[in-house]
Amino acid sequence: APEKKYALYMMMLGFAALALGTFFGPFQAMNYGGLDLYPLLKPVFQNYYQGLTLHGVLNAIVFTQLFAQTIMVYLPARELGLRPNMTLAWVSFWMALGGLLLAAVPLLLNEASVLYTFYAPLQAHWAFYLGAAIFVLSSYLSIYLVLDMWARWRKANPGKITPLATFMAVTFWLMWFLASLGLVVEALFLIAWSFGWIAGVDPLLMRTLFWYTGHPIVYFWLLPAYTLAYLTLPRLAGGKLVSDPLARLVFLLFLLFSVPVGFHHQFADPGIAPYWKMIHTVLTMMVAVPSLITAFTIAASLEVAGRANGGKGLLGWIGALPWNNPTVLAFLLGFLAFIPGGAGGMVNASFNLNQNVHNTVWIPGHFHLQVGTLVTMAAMGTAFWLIPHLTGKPLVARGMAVASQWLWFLGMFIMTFALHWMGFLYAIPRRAHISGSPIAMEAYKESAAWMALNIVSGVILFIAAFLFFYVIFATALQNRREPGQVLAEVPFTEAISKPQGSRLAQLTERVWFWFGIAVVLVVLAYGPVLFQMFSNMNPVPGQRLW
Ligand code: HAS
Repeated sequence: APEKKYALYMMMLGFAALALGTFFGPFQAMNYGGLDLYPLLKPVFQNYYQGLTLHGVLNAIVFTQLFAQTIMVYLPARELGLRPNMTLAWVSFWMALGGLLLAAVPLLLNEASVLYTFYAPLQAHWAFYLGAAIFVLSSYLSIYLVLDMWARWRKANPGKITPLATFMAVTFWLMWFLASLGLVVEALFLIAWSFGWIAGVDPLLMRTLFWYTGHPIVYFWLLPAYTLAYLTLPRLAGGKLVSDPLARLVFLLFLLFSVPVGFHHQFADPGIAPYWKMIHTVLTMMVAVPSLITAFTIAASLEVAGRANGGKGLLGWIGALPWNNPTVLAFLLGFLAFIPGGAGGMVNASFNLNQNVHNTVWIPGHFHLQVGTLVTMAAMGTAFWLIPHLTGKPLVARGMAVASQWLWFLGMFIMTFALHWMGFLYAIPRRAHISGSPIAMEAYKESAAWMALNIVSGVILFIAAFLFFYVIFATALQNRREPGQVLAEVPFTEAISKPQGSRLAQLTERVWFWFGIAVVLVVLAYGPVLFQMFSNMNPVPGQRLW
């Protein structure tokens, strides 16, 4: 089927980006272990900041979006039994690839080493901004693909409640539309600036527009993982989803609260009054609620599975889960990491506590548990059945697949543990080439034990990545086809508590109404501040620091 080919190409492009981006990971880990390996990369890659930019852009922006464009289009298409508009689906693929290649040229030439946050006044080559804009705009076609399938289904099924995968995809893409507007406006400024059409941009306004998108983008990364956790994990573990309507509530809360929270990245920025920051703190606590509901629903669904598999007693069901299934394993370990990751997020969001951790390596510690562990492991785990399903080719080296997940989890856990303490106890700054600086190494020498853990984690993660990429590329590129051995259908889970007759499911079904409320919330939380910033712009010219 053509949508299978589309999904395979999108996903493999994403994994190819992840492979290159991940390659730099151990170099960053070694840096925080006090070991400078960057000179080894010369003359191909010039310095730490080029490596860090490639790492952040390819892993956090490119891989995540391509995975979303795979899962959040393919799953609803399968669930509804409808074919997405294939012409537009392929246009979105080619836009993503074209944008990526255009942005790659300056990235590889060290002409865009501005990190994945591209804060002004750091200025990159115009091709970076233009390529990134084309890449991100390709996701707008994915929005259309899903809304179009949903509309067709609704026309044929008037009055029925939208099936769960489609409901998740619709709320997800609407959230992303609202969330991405900050980046779109910022891109217009940055493109004009890099072409020299305007002399300068206002750094505070650029940061604010960036973080307007920059926080919800983390839910753009997270929700495909949650979607797979709700829809496929309970079934793969041998059980059922405890509640379909609760899952809808979770996605609705993300639609409402993902966006009006961005100031929690700007607590240290002057030029935003503290009461606005406090409002965003409160709203951030609201956006943690759907994750807490998820913790409950997924754990309860796993318990159902464990007991169905024969697990007894208070905790016996945990051991009865199929830990030897690489997909289930990936989700279980990813969710375990997400517990401390989420708790750290609440620390970050707590206005005053943030002072202690902001701009230290605590922050990469936090987000490697979130996006580096749960989101990436959900994608890796899913690839183990999805590539066979899309190609008809069975998974090769299952043992290596299992090992890759244990090692990935272990490596990330050791690394993030060390980074949290190094940030919290010694305020070691993030994004700092400390291994290249004798003064920094002298200043941070009390941290030697934690630094050693970074080195260990770098080695473990390197092996984990090697095993994982071997498994998936060997699976996809082999000649053997055995359709009988692969999942013929997406393993959609059955729900115990169903949406039919549920008051909650009827309420969440009014998606456009809730979207309107989300817009109002954003206007209230951002409108006055943005109005003020746009009316008092303070443009500065571009600078290059590399
Ligand atoms: Fe964050 C910074 C606050 C979630 C990613 N975050 C970042 C950055 C990234 C990032 C990339 O308020 C750095 C950006 C930069 O470069 O500067 N974050 C939060 C909060 C949450 C949160 C409150 N973040 C995420 C997710 C991410 C992510 C998700 C990626 C996917 N974050 C912040 C703040 C900052 C920040 C500040 C700025 C800090 C600064 O000063 O710069 C919440 O959404 C977290 C809620 C999560 C929970 C956990 C629920 C637990 C679950 C697991 C259940 C377990 C089960 C297992 C089921 C409350 C769901 C059962 C297993 C068995 C074996 C039985």
